[in-house]
Amino acid sequence: MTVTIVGSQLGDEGKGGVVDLYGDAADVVARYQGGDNAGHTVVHDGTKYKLSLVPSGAVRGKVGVLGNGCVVNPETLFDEIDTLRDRGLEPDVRVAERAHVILPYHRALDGIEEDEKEDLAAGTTKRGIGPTYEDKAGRRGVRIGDLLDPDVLRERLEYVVPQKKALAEEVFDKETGEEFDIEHLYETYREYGERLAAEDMTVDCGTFLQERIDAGDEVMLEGAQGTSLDIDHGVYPYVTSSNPTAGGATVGTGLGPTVIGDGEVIGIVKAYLSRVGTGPLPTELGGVEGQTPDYDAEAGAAGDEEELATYIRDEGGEYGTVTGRPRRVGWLDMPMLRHAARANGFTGLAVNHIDVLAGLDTVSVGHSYEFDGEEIFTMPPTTEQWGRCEATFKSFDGWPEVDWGAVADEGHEAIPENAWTYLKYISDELDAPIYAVGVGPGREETVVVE
Ligand code: 2SA
Ligand code: MG
Repeated sequence: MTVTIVGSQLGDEGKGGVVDLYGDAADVVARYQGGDNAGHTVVHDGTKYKLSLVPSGAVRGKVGVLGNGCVVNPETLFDEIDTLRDRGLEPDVRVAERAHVILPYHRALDGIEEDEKEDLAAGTTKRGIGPTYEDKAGRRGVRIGDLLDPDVLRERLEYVVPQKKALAEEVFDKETGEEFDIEHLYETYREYGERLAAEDMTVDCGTFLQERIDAGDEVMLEGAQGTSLDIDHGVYPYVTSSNPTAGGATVGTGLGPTVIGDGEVIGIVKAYLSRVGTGPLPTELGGVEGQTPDYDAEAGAAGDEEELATYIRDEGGEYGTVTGRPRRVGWLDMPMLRHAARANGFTGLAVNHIDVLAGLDTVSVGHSYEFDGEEIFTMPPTTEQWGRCEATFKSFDGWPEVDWGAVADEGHEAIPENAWTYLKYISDELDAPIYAVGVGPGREETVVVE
């Protein structure tokens, strides 16, 4: 059986707590898309581990797999594995031979393009994610399996590196260094290949996972980012370059859709909205300079909405893990969630961070949009259309600040009644049961709903 965990909004929905909860029963935890743009913090036996690539299950003695749909930076991979080893763990990490490799020129080009694009920039994590997927689709990528075969590696690099160098120098007028040097790249990446082989880390992902399933193992498929960051179903072009949606779990691992569909697909919902990066956001409260389009900082700072946004941002710790930049925040966007529920076929939901909203008099949600004079209930297909949508809000009575630690101990029946009204609304609108509710950041603070 499989359990697929998918972000239903814009990433940072608190997938980690739910991954932990369901990961307990899993024997294998696999990622199916993205790369080291997926920061997660895992707390295990009182120790905090910060990971951005290795599946969190690897901290807990599970087999962690990076599927063929992932883009893998070997430097990050080995850094994370070595850090875990230094702390006394023995992570078992496997990497799909079909996964694509992030090379130093990808990171360099990610930075260059973001600087050039200005208003069109997605506000990427600058990890080289987009440029690596570009090369994958352009059939000029280097795959993990190629690192194990020096002749193939050299051949690939000799084909692609001059193109990348010309792009940086001639198109973007930038100086290039060793990140565009074939010999340097060949030596460094051949060594990574030797280490992958020496530690027997590479797998034919689909075969590996199917054999485990056939042997009766539980496999968890861990999505990174979220549905509205999906390159097909998200708010293009302000998206990541992979498919976080559940369909990505099949393409990105080599397991068939019927195998994934036979299991659970759990949508992770944050009880409000947060976003890093640019693009429209109809339910946004206040705004953040440099991220909110046409943001007027002076007018904004004086407003009530701004105060509420600051409150939620601080309560929820909505600051980027890497850069510390404030995240944009807003009310829950139901059209976005209806779109996610359909695109992913959620069998159940986990709603996180209801503790963050505690103590507010009123909690609002964007129930529908007004779009060109009409009421609509799901996201329109283009981001320009989405930018024209005005949210129509629905209000709920707030719930009190309670001892959330005690709620976590006592279980879902201790969740305040008004919070249940809110949760039930979400469940009814999305036609999916609530499986779990997050009442705090830790794994013990995710309450299972029987
Ligand atoms: P990129 O670097 O090419 O993927 O950036 C493209 C856009 O995608 C956004 N992006 C993210 N937004 C929120 N969270 C992200 N990762 C989470 C984290 C992990 C998660 O905590 O780091 O939730 O799984 C993430 N990754 C990419 C980015 O801001 C650009 O808008
Ligand atoms: Mg995060």
